[in-house]
Amino acid sequence: MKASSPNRRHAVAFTLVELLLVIAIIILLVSMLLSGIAAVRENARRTKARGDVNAIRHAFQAYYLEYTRWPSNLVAGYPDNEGTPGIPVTASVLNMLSGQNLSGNNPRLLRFMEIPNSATSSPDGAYLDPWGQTNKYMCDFDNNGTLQIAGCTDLVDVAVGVWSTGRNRRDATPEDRQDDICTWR
Ligand SMILES: [Ca+2]
Ligand SMILES: [Ca+2]
Repeated sequence: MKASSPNRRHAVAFTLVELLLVIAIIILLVSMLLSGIAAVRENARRTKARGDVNAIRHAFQAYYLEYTRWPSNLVAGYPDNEGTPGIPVTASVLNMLSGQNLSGNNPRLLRFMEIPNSATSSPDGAYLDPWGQTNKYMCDFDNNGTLQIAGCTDLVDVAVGVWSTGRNRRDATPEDRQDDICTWR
């Protein structure tokens, strides 16, 4: 049997190195593509969340201009005072802002907002943010021009704040809140 020449062995080895290099480049490109797609999707979620919370905030502001008070007693168990972790934007809250006289809060049946097309409806009727959590809000119930919300250190001179707890789905601490989508920042 004729033995392979050194040049031929060198050529085969070189080809193998080239093949491994090509595979490594492909793996690198695929990983870059996947991370890019994930980033685009996350940006889309944040854009959607920001649109929803801003729409809800504008509705609350329009409500106040019309009734010169904030809606109360819409969510059981949440007193209308400040310093709580936030009131959930339940389906009842959105339906009231959309023209229903729930708990006597919209006697003129005014439509302050359309329920966002991007809002997702869960089986229990609550409208969720892109990460599957209920948005939250707080109004300046004592009308002193600022808000107090438990765990929130950066909310100051606004009359109403609406937020999504963001990708980490938490807002109990300032660290939790770093990825929140807030109407005041
Ligand atoms: Ca206040
Ligand atoms: Ca968060």
